[in-house]
Amino acid sequence: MNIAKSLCLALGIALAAGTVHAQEITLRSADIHPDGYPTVEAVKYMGQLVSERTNGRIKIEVTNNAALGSEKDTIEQTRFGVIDMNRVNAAPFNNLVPQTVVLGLPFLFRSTEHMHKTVDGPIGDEILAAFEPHGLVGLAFYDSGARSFYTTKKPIEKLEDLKGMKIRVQQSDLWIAMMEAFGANATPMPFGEVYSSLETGVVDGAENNWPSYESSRHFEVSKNYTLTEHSLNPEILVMSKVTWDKLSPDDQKVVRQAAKDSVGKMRELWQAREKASEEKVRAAGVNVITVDKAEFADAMKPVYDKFVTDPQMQDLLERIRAIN
Ligand code: BDP
Repeated sequence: MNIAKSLCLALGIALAAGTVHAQEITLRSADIHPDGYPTVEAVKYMGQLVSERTNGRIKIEVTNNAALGSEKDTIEQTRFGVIDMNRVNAAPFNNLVPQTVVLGLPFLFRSTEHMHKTVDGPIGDEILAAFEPHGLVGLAFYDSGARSFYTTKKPIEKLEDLKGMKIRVQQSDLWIAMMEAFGANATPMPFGEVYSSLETGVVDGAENNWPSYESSRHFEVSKNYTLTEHSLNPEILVMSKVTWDKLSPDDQKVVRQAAKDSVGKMRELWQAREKASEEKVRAAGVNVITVDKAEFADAMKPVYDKFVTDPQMQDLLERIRAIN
């Protein structure tokens, strides 16, 4: 071997070793919301933290606006490692990870503070841990405010008004049962199809928090917003177990910690956005209706009877109720 050749070889080996050592990792994270939405911004912030803490070695790239598919589809892709991370509402996880059901139960949380105390404590940790057998690693809970109904033609002023209405729900058996208990006809479909379904009359209404009602522009085609505030179901940030297993234990720690550290930021962003969205849709002339929530809550017994059956769910529910 001549000198030039062996030098090249040595350089090649050194470069290869160097790359292995400082291997850059870009984690691709999915979200259905647009730029500026608190969930998207919170994951970007987490990306900044991860990058700072690994000297730029690990980055997070948020692919938003449902560019990677509906939540149900991206959950599957995340389980198979095609997508590294995913920020999804708890509802589309319900059928896969039964422990998530408890978080969406209607009129369960007495306040945002009650929800925070639940997800920030041991119950939150248990629910996040329940993702692992399903190919996902639960990283953090994000706020999603309170969900309320909105309708295109007839405003909902009392429970009876929901009777026979076609209401879009997320793809979850819990949510289908909830709509039925309210007296409505549940129409499950991905978020991205809701605008046109409202516009063309495929559904009579849907339900969501102020920021989603506003950012999706559903308020343009569905101008009656009824403050039932029936669920404070949070958002959940997960990572693919396939991706997770490729990270070193130190990197796993960095990722987990950065996810936790993004929660406070998310809550700040959320509060501001909730206000701004409410102001925007009110200014656009939306008819905001207040109701006697007790009447709606009283109709929810069949939902609890159907979903809180096994001892684990009963225990979770009791412990959540006992949190002050
Ligand atoms: C929004 C959640 C989003 C859900 C959407 C929906 O942030 O994750 O997909 O509701 O209703 O509030 O589908």
